[in-house]
Amino acid sequence: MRGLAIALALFVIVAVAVPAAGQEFYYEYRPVDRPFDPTWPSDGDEWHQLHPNYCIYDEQTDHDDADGNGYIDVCEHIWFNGERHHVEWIGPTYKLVYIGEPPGDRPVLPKYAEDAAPGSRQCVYHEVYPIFCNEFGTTEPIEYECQEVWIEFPPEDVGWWHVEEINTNIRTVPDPSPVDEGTWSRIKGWFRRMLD
Ligand SMILES: [Ca+2]
Repeated sequence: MRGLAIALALFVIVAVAVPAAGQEFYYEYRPVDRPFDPTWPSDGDEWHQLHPNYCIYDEQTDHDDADGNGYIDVCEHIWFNGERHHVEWIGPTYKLVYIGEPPGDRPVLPKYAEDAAPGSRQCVYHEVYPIFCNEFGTTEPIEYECQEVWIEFPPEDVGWWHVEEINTNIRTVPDPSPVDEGTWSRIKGWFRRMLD
């Protein structure tokens, strides 16, 4: 019963917290079998949305690899179901599952996390799901799948966790009002004609 009560409490927190989280969206790349790979997927592939609508699948309908290097970079754009999004962040997402004892004493829910500040705070992570924006710390960096890590804070998460998956994750903000090059070209042409 206690496990059920905690699970219900978490879902209530998610339900309250998500609408207040603003305009940011998180996506995890599918299929899950693809290891962390920051190169651009093909248009037509699907992304798994982690936030704000957990477990919704969105189709990548277009993308712009602005620097032409084949990798997803900050400030490039991706179109989900025809809507343009600005890429704010890209990095790994870790799916963790609690493996502590006693079993059933707490909800065994996937815990998606991303580096809060890669490089400078290697053992502090930003939880994406189920408690958005929660920070937790591990005793050693998360580095590979099937790794077992000890979470030392917050108190409710203390224990051993199993790294189930490491996937590509991007944070995007909808950016639906692009000024396309054709528009800029028309504006520049208008000024050139004014100056001639
Ligand atoms: Ca690029």
